[in-house]
Amino acid sequence: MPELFIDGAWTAARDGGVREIRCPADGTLVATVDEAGARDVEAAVLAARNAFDRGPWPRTPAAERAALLSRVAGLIEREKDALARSESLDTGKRLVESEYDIADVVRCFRHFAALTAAEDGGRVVDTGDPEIDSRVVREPAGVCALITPWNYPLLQTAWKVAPALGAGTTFVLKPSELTPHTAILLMRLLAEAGLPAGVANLVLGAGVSVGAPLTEDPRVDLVSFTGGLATGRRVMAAAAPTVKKVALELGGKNPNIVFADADVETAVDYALTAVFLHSGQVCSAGARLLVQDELHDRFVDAVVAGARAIRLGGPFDPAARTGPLISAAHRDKVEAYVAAGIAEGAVLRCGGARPDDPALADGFYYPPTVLDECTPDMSVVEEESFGPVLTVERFRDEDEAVTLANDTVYGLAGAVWSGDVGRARRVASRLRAGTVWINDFHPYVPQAEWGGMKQSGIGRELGPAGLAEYQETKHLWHNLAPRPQGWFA
Ligand code: TXE
Repeated sequence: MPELFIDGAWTAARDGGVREIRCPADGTLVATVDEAGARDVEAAVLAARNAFDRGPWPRTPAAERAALLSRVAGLIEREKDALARSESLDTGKRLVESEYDIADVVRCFRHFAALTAAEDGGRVVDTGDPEIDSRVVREPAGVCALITPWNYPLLQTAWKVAPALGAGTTFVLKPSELTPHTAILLMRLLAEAGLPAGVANLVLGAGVSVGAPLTEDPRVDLVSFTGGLATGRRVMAAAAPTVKKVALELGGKNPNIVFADADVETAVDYALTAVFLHSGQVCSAGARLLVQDELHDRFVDAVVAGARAIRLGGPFDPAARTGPLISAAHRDKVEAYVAAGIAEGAVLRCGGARPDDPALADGFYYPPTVLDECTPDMSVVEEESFGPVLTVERFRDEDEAVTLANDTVYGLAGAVWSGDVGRARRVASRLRAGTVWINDFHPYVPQAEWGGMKQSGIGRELGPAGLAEYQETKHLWHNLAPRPQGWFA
């Protein structure tokens, strides 16, 4: 069965393009999928445009759109095992992590179903004139290009697809070329749930040949992109000539601040998951550990011991605690950051070299790595390595902790650990980040907005704002008793 989904039909790439998808854990061939070309992108945009301008979906009552989202949530739940397995084969992540992700996908669809069901007819504006009916209504934002990454393939897709459908937009989805399978399965479920043809379109392929044309196309009204900062800048520039709405989620370099009065055992435990979960391939990873001077030695020793004990392995290895990196190129990049950090004066405390276990030789593994005595000007501290690399910096007091934490172009997330409630709240309020955890790391709920300040992005996903991203407001002014004004009489 072909894998491009355009105007309600599964089609092969018109120019015959294909791509092999290999599991990063051992290089085995997962499948060969169709690779879209310019003509496929053109057809997909046209289908989405027609469905928006002439199709029923944007004019379907919100209650019916909400019901469809609920049906999709149910279908995803039905297919959760196949989806989790597919996600693990594409990404190499542990099956249990994929299972969590798919459960989150279901919650995301339910959240947007509930929000959509609660949509009202807009806000009545009191003009003071009983003969004027003035109201502000929300309408779907048009044709959307949804471009998603490879670290949480279906979850990041759900954060865009669910609100896009709830709002009544139509879209072309382009998942990462490395991890297309759960997007393919999702399209099948959308069709099964009864979504009209042309509303959801799927094109597979590389960023430059398939993603870029979507960001430039004048028939596309909105681009929602999750990925790297450099690509995000390109997306924004490509969207500028046609002044598209852009929503960007571009990762982070997130501080995890630990004061000496924190519950140390718990903070060590969380510092490990903060950065090493999914081998650091998480936009909100706590990759910069900031520790108060007097706690530094004890804390870092404990983190290093914990990091050394993390076992690497493939998705279906029950003893593994984290998996491989997504690609050889990505591992090269992570290695280069570690080498640069050491050259700039960081002290390597653990990791820092590819594992020599022959069982891991065919995968893109890299061990949990801790770099101590780091300074803010090091490239490994400033830039997102997106790998299992923790940098450690020391601070003396609250002011220095806040200064170091905010000394980044990013502003996605951060955490504060302290037994002093006042101090924790003070520091949290001074962090320039879209999400701040106190005595915790990583949790999120679909009811709360997610997104970044500064160069971590534009706009918010999830929460009520996540639906509003896909809506335009319109002021409707209705004169109930029109008569000549006589202005020029
Ligand atoms: O991401 P890209 P890459 C960060 C992380 C990582 C770096 C590079 O630091 O090391 O980005 O990863 C599509 N026009 N994040 O190269 O290129 C691409 O095909 C339109 C953080 O894999 O940003 C894919 O679908 N689209 C991040 C998507 O953009 C383009 C998650 C993301 O790929 C395009 C992933 C173009 N010109 C990486 N070029 C997060 N925020 O969580 C590429 N794409």
